Amino acid sequence: MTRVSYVDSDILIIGGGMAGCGAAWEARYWGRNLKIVLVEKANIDRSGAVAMGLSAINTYLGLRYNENTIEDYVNYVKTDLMGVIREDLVYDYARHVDSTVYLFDEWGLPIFKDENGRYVREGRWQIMIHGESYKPIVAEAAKKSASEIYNRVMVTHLLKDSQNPNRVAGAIGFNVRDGRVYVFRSKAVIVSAGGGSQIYRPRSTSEGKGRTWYPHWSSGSSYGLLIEAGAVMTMMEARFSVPRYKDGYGPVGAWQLMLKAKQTNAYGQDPFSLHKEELKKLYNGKYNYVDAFPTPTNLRVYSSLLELRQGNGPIYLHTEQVLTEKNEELGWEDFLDMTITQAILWAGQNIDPMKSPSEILPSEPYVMGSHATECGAWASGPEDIVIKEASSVDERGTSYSWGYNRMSTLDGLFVAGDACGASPHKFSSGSFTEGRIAAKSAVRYIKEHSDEKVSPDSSQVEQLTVKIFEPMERYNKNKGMITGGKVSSNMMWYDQGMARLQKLMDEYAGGWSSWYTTNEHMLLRAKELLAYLKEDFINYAVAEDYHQLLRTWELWHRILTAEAVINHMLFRKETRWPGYYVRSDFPALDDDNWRVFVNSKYDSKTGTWKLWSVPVVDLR
Ligand code: SFD
Ligand code: AMP
Repeated sequence: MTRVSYVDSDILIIGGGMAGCGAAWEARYWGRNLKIVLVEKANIDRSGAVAMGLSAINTYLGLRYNENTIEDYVNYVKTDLMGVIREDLVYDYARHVDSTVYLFDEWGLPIFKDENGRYVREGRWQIMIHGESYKPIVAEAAKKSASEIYNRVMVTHLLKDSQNPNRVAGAIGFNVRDGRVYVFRSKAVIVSAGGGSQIYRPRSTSEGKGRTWYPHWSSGSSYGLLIEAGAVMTMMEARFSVPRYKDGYGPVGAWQLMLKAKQTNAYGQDPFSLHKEELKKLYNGKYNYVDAFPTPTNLRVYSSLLELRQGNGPIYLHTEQVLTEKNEELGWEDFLDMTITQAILWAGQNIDPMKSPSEILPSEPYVMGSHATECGAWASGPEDIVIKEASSVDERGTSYSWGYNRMSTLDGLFVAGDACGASPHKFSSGSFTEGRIAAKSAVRYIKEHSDEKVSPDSSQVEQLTVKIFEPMERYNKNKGMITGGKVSSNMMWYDQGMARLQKLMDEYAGGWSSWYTTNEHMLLRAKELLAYLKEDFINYAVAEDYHQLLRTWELWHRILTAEAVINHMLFRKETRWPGYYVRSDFPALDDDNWRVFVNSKYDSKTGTWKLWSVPVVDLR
């Protein structure tokens, strides 16, 4: 017998990572008397991408000291994404991000400061922190702000209003420890459930299997939830790969920007200089992307890939040229703050970074919206920067604004952090800031809709309450038919599904084993294999316990995310970010026809997708 709890709120926040904590804090500021509920599948003290800590805040402009202008920042982000960003969204978080950093400072986050009390820069936009406890510090603010926090509850689906199918009225999920179902009924919902790793096969194998840069608990839930509810998505093709220290996935930013470590091929040559002229022929576009400074992330990745493919690897980062006894600690702290495994790996492999260089390698692709890329929901822009206003609900998918900042194309549903598309380079501080922006807007939304009656469709709630537990029911019914171990012709465990998903995405949709290269034929094959996997999930997914049930629904969110990625990659007929993926049938960047957003909408009743493009509008 399923136990069900009903929770009512004014604002429901799904995912208590950086954006979710920012949303809780800001919602309380503007909505003193509101009931704010936060639901998190782990525990917000140590959940999300920042769980292990971070060693830098990657977005801080320093406007107070005239260190930068917002315009310069927007231009930097635009070039890094090869000309395709929503300038209204980026401008909006950029103008507020410094205030978030000052809050973190006030709450006790240890930020490196120089003798004048100014933040120590890692790079032009980044500052250094002693960030092992970054997440608990930020979570404390959310805990003080939210009316109730439901830790260990995984949200599986969004709920629609009983009267208006374009209106979100809550969410449903289950407690991963005791199986209780939670039906959250809310006037406004903010999705901030992070990005997606493990959709592509990771490079790690054997006992290291599953080790990735973006954490394996980033399950693509933001995308899965939004896609299934019918929200318009954008830029899902821009799934990206980052240069990372080989096998440990240690980030390179502090090493390259602050310590100025150089990257070379095995023969001491700089990969980008070697390939610059060749890249210009295909990827310079109308805006000289190849000449830009700093070089766009994907072009840096691509030049090292070209060197690897030509047999000139490994690619080294020369730590030994920059680490001295004076700054040795800084190097180790970079990893002990945020990627402890990298430090352990160095120790295990007898690597002394003061004496020898270390290998770096482009990672498997990740689907996310807060780092050097921009997958996510298509959202309404800030109220004071209106580029093209929608005059009807149907026009939202081709417009930039419909009244409420960061509201998705569905009424009452807001997005932030990795969930918000076309708004890249937020990182931790920008994601928290975007959560704040979304929450302020959600408060205004419910105040302006105070006479609206919303309640989730009861038949949807009933159906989902059964559906959530189907994998466990199926296991109990069929467990007598297991041949051995997990071998059964009518059961699919989450890890079997994950293996199939990762293999097909890797081999056909531009993963590392195919040198991030794909074409229409390969993508169509990926689509076909994914359709079989989806069918098998629906008919055969099994879970023996609540933990497996969590992993099973994470797989579902990953499958929907992958479906969006494949469809978007098929739609964009050019190669815009060659280090992220190359469409070998359209190998060049094409600014004349493809400097556009690719948007999509999924119909969960028919299982079909609609895709279209929206022109990029520059603010200046
Ligand atoms: O150097 C559900 N990031 C860095 N940002 C920085 O500012 N500085 C750095 O130094 C950074 N580096 C870095 C970073 C990330 C990682 C993993 C490493 C190094 C090793 C990026 C930021 O961390 C990232 O941009 C933000 O955290 C994104 O914020 P947000 O809120 O969009 O995602 P989240 O923090 O992961 O939180 C998501 C939450 O949702 C929960 N969740 N809850 C309920 N139901 C579901 N179905 C759910 N699905 C997910 C999650 O548990 C989580 O709490 S560097 O490499 O760039
Ligand atoms: P990373 O540690 O690689 O995630 O990078 C942290 C920050 O530094 C991000 O803002 C990156 O875009 C930026 N970054 C990393 N490497 C470089 C580089 N070689 N040139 C310019 N920016 C970089």
